Amino acid sequence: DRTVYLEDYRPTDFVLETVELIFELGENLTTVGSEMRFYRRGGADQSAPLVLDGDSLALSGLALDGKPLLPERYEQKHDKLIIHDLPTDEPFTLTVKTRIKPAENTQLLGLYRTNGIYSTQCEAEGFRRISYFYDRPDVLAVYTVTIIADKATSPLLLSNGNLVEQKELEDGRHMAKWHDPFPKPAYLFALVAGDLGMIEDKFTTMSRRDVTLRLFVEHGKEGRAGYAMNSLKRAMKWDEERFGREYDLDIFMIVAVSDFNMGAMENKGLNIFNDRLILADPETATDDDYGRIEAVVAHEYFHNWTGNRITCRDWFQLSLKEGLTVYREHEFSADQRSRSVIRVEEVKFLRAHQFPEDSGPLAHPVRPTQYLEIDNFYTTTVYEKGSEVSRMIATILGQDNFRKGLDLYFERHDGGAVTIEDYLKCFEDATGRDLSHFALWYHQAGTPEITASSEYDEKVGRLSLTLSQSTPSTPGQKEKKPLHIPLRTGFIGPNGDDMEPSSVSGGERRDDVLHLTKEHQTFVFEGLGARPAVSLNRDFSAPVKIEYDLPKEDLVRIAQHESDLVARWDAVNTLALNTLAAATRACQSGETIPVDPALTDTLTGFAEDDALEPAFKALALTLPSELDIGRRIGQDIDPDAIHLARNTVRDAVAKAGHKAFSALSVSPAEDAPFSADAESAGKRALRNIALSYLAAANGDATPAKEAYDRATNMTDRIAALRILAHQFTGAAETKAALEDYRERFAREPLVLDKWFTTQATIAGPDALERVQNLMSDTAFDIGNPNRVRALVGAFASSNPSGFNRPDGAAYSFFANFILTSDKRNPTLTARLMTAMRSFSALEKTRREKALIELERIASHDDLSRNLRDIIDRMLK
Ligand code: HT7
Ligand code: ZN
Repeated sequence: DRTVYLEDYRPTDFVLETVELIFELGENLTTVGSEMRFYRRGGADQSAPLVLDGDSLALSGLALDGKPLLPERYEQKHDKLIIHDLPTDEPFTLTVKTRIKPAENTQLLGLYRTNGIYSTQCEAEGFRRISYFYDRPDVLAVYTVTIIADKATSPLLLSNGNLVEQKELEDGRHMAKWHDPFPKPAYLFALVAGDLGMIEDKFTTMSRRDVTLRLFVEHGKEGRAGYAMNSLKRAMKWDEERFGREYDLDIFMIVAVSDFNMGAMENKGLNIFNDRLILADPETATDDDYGRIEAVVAHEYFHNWTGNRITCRDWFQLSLKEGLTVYREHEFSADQRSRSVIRVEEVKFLRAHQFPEDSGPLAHPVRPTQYLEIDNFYTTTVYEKGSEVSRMIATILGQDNFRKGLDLYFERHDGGAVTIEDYLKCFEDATGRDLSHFALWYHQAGTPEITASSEYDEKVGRLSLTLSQSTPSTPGQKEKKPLHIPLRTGFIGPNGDDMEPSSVSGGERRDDVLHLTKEHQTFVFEGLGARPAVSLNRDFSAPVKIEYDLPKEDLVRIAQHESDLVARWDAVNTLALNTLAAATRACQSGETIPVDPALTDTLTGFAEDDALEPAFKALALTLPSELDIGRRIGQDIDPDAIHLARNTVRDAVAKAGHKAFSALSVSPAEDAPFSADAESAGKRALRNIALSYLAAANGDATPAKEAYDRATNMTDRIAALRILAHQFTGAAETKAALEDYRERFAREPLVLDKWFTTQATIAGPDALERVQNLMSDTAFDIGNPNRVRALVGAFASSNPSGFNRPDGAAYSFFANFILTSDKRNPTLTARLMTAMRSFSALEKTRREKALIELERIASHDDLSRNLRDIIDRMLK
């Protein structure tokens, strides 16, 4: 059993001070020389051997202080290199030589070569695929890296830190030497070599130091890198202004590569990105793409302080860097764009991805205590719930105190590898507030559920609000304790204005935050002259589910008048979900499908309200997805019934709001020159949602086809293509638009990903055959994670009626795909597999068919550790 436990954490027996690496790059054979300076840690077992990590390495040399080591002094066992009889008092140098094959590395972990580019991915445990090493985050060393390669094919040789030497060698080769003065763990090491284009800029820091900024992309794509560069400069400025954080090297580089397992990687001074998160121009990128690029460029940059300067002691602390950095990224996006719109998007994401994870077989705490494969813990719980936990600390302490705590964290732990306890202690020490109860959020998995009920005593103007909390059992954690939950709460009077109680008893209330700390708690509010509509969890101040039987008129009042826009959106969303769930039930029992006029009226009201910002209106007008409806129903899910119910409700909304949607669909924004800013994006989003309702109301593909033909940017083009493909699947207009798109972007793999996804998500039983045919398209490449996610990933995770065909054929296809893909790329495959984690919520026939295929996968005894871990937990 290779399970790793938090309680087993021990510091290393040896301290690594410096490492000198020499890479001689060849695609079929690369040699890596590593010279490491160690000394024995005081107090450690003085006879302990040095145990280094390795994975798929060929060892070609081993020397101690320059002398080859005799075979009896070392052993290679279970991927470890174990060296005995090392000096006790004085430091020593160990030289290790390894051979690796970058072109054969399809896992994209370690050093790999694709499309003529050598690049690395070392987080979490990729460095051990390059050389034997202390591959753990609490070993921080100073690196000097020499890269030797053929100059014609690899004119560019990059690593972390500063370039200290560069020269020509014989046989057409050249070398570059880089030195990074900041001690770092191996997971932040990076190397890139190849032939790439570049754009350059500079940033002057708050202490007036000039930093060179370089962004490398495929030749010919330089024109699409400007937005990412601009985002980087805004992020650097923002981090100085908001958190007092200044960049620390003379150069900051970003390289965009096309084969990458995740979004991006924060290697010190040399970030490596999936090119889909760098490249953007109006013709090829949507507004959502622009938003994501801005966010991820900022996220990786922010890691320079939260992750790199202060890193994790061990991988159980992953949320220390990821949760905090996501929170910083969210605050950045909120400051750059519309705060409420950004917050609604975060809430939607959390509910769509983290809540299901937290209520399914893969649930785990923000700070787990054990793992089999750490790659599988880069999850929405560690990232997004982790971010929400930091946000709650800010809500509890207030922004100024949050900043004080974070300042202390940077001061106290700079250069360290620390724990979540160290992080929390800084907030306690800086503010005097006890966070010991709050800390449970890190340790307890599962989404807390709050039941609310209220009573209003008209005679005395008193409102009693009773809140009860519970957290469902999760794997390995049966019993749960009550948490400290900060709930922003508003009282909306009959005229729509906020009401303020004269006093509160039953618990702490500061500003509009109620501090729920017990299992059951009754807050009593005095001085409320009329019965208010109670708006719970404003701004989504806590990541919880709330069961509150609000009268419908209260929900409508909140939807129409709440001063907090997030709560307004949530109220409309609840109205819509109630209607959609009722419609689904009717559909299953063969009754006429009811559509609540309160919903259609409220939505039409939103469509007609000129005071609201367009981006917010677009969000409010978007009906919950079929997956959202399924999650709301929770069990015995029938995706076909949901599909039919949603279309029926959509058509009713479309008909009721026809006039308003017609007005919105001809917004003048279309003719203005393109700008990627949030306001322009909001106008496009609103026009496109209006267009989709009109298409539903009129049942005519022509307007969408015309919109497709006249589109001058990708947002409008793909929106029109989606309407055609999803609402007019077999129509001649749809066929023509799909063919046009395929041809127009024939040489643009990233842009064709949108074409793959649009078709993979067409509802209904034909989806499987469509996906299978698309896999034979020459643009599909099973070796490229973006292609796989765009087609197979989108089909499995975002096409509920198509993927969950009642005959189970799609499960069987998917299982075969998983088994093949696992041989090539386990990290990617294990992530794809999670698309089926909620299979047990399906109705019986589908659930049983899904189970057969999952068990078939599990019965293979040669699965990767990544896939074995996921499938076994799914089936437990
Ligand atoms: N910290 C980075 C995580 C990451 C990663 C993890 C496992 C395998 C491949 C990976 N690529 C990047 C990205 C981030 O969260 O900032
Ligand atoms: Zn991150």
